[in-house]
Amino acid sequence: FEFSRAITRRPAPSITNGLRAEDIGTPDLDKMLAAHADYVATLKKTGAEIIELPPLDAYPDAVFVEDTALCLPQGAVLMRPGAPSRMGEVPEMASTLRAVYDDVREINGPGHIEGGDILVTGREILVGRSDRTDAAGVAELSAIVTEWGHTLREVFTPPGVLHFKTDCSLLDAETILSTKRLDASGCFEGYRVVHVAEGEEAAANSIRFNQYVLCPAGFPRTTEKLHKAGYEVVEIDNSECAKLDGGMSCLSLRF
Ligand code: CIR
Repeated sequence: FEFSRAITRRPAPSITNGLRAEDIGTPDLDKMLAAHADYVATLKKTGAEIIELPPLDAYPDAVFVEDTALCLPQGAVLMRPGAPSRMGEVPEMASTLRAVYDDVREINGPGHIEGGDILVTGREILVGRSDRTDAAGVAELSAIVTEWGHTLREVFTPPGVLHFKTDCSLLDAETILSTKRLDASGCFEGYRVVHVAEGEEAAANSIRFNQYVLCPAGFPRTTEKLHKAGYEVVEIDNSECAKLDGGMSCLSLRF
């Protein structure tokens, strides 16, 4: 959760065509741009260097950069998204990662894996199988990160939930913020777990970035819990990204 850099990408007008499991309204670009600017400013306030990439109108979901790669101290791994419309976002991210990392690997397939299904904790890398991430994708990532000295553990994403990290986030090396439904699977045994408040499941997609926990706005019982546990919470409007099943983690690659 201590990072010196992050990569973000500004939303493009095509965001209105972004993927969504359920149509709960069309995202408003201006509102999303304002929230995105607030998000980037918060990351910058921690002193980290933020690499801001330009909008990519050809790829409506390109603002959700997290899904295109996994960034580790040893190197970066380019993902192979399970959503066909998102495949083209990966080569667009590759040159940026090659400029900052000496070692950039890629998932070549046939499997699929998206960054939203990967949680890096203080002791291991958890990867949730989902509609976007399959066994072959996990196995290919596992070979790479094992070579780099990491332990990878495959877990499951609750049915109907887009990504593993839709339902959890890392608060510090040993502490996870999770929905009860995900924690019930037993995947966080041995960790300290803080549950989001009942009915505030969407608050689970938060991020710890240096001194701050960035939380989607509008989940007062969960943010109160985090305050009480000693975390410095910053609330960011997520109303427009939420229409596309996106949250705090999807909007950046952090390393
Ligand atoms: C998608 O369905 O791929 C996008 N609309 C949302 C991606 C959210 N990414 C994430 O949670 N890491």
